[in-house]
Order: sequence, then structure tokens, then C-alpha cells
Amino acid sequence: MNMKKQGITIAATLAMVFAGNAMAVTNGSFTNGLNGWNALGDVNLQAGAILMTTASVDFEDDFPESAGAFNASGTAAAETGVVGGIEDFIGIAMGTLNVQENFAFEGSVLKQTFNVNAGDTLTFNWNFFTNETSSGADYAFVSINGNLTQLAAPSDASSSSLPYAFTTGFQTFSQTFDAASSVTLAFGVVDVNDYNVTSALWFDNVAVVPEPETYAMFLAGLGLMGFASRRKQA
Ligand SMILES: [Ca+2]
Ligand SMILES: [Ca+2]
Ligand SMILES: [Ca+2]
Repeated sequence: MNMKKQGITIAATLAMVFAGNAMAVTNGSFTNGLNGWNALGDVNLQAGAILMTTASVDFEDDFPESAGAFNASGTAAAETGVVGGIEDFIGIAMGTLNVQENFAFEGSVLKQTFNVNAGDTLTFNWNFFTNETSSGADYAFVSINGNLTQLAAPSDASSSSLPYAFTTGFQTFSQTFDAASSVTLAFGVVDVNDYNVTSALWFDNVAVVPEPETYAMFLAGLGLMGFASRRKQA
């Protein structure tokens, strides 16, 4: 194999590696519905993004609104604290979703497991909606291998956004991984203190991107191969 062919082969291999990495998350923009994801509770595809809520189908969560008024999918929010409930589904201990002495009651989650490389960064866009006005109540979270990060609670949502009373507005989450590993990513939203008054999490554009240094090395490598190739031709 001559140097040019070898260079092309290496470039093709690198391109495949990088394409594979960019594809770490399956259907992260939800262009193929819920393909690649596993849902529990009220999880609904809306205009190529996800909206999940804490709303029942047949219970007046937001009295005096009618039952199911804030349910997005036709499937009720799922119970917490029970076998087959929210904690079980995303692999966290019972009670983990409680906020100090305030119990989580019900909610919804969506999850996917994929591989990351060291230096990869997970990003996604999100927005939290709620009808709650009290502090210390419902919240939305992201779980990465069982480690919960609260995205927002009602105290973070101050703008109005019908049909919900409050929203945080659109936000971007970003987290970089130190080591290569398998990652179970889960998004969730839960009712806290009671089953009443709905909160919702919207999100989209879930992606894993390689660290810039790796990209730079990749591009530098292509440049060197191009130089070697040109010199041979000359
Ligand atoms: Ca999308
Ligand atoms: Ca509810
Ligand atoms: Ca609530």
C-alpha cells in the first residue's frame, strides 16, 4: 500500500471513529420519534422535541381544570417509591427523588444508555414549565449513571408561558466526561409534596461531542497526510 492510499485509509478510519462518536446518542434530536429511548409515564413527542409531565390522565392535578388537562401523551405519570416505578426504571435507590423530608409522588422519565470517550461533552437544550408557585416543590432533573442533577424547580421559573403559569425559558446543559464509560442518561420531572399541580420538562438536541483538542489533532493529522500526499505527487 503506498503512502497516499495508506493516508486515505487512516483518514477513513478516523472519520469512522469520529462519526461513531458523534452517533453515541441514538436519535438525540428525536427526528425518529422515541426510537432508541425508553419512556415511563407521561412522555410525549411534540414538534420533534420531548415534553414530559407530572400529570395524571384521570385525576384533576390542576383543579379546577378537568382531569387530564395537562397530560401530554394519554399515559399517566408513573408512581415513585414502588417496584417498577421511577427509581427502579432509572436504576436509583428508593427515596433518592425525595427532597429532604418532602416526598416525590409521581412523575415521568426517559432514558438511553450509550458509550462515551474521555473528554466527550454531553449537551442538550431544556425548559422547565410549572403551575406550582411554592418553593421546595416539583423539580426536573437529569440522571447520569444514577447521579441526579436538579435542572430546575418552581423557584427558578418566573416567566409566564401558557398553558403553564411559569417557565425558566430555554437553557443549555453541558457536562464533560473524564473517562471512557457506558453512560445511562435519564431525564425526569416529579411532583413533590403531593400529586397536585403539574410541572413539565421539555428537552431536545441531546448530543455527545468530542473535546476540541481531539478535533484539532484529527484536523492536523489530515493536514499532514495531505502534505505527504502532495510531496509524493510532486
Ligand atoms: Ca428535535
Ligand atoms: Ca400529578
Ligand atoms: Ca406538583
